[in-house]
Amino acid sequence: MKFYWGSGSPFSWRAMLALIIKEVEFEDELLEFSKKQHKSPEYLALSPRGKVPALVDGDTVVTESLAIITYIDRKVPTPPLFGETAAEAGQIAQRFYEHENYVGKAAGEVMAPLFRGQASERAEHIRERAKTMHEELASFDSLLESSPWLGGERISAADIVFYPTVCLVDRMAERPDVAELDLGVSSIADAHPRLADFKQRFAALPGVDRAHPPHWKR
Ligand SMILES: N[C@@H](CCC(=O)N[C@@H](CS)C(=O)NCC(=O)O)C(=O)O
Repeated sequence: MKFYWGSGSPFSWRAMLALIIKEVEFEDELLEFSKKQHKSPEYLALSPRGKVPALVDGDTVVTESLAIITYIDRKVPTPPLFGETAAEAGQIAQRFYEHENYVGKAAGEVMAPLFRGQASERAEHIRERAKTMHEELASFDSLLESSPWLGGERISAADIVFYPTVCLVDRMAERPDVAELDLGVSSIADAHPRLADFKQRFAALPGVDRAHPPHWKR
């Protein structure tokens, strides 16, 4: 399999994590956004919207991170990422979509103006979205009181989508403008102790480091 990704893209990150957790052997190609490599004719032939990630497996091309995770789960059934019973599948899908529709959405709304250099002019908006983001994170933190992973007893797609988000929250919390303007973004360790433990346990899984944004390591 060949996996195309972009550094820091949470969608790429989660799809690559699925490959790693399933212990799939794959080749990866990191596309440089600054060089518009995701808009090259070769890549657009695979992913017509010019978005990462994309997965190529023989004649099969899959784009959209959730579709890639689903594809990998069908291709390599163990460990099952969407549960085994109907109850497990429902629980995991619920957490997954709660991430997409609430916590991930709020985190994206905090992140976008920060990364566009609009911290000061959009400070009120960021503070308001950061409050929602932390409320949502707190509700996920409380889930870890009763089970080790967000979808239950075993690691699942819910954890895979959540992990990049907690890393991105910490990345935002480290920014000098966030502290200077008091934008209300706290680190996971400061605000959500169970999620901090989750982050550590997830980071310690074999191979997970491969999906970390390379430009964060530089
Ligand atoms: N819904 C898509 C979203 C993918 C996406 O938005 N990727 C961003 C990077 S985080 C991208 O490639 N942006 C480049 C562009 O839109 O030009 C998925 O889940 O894979």
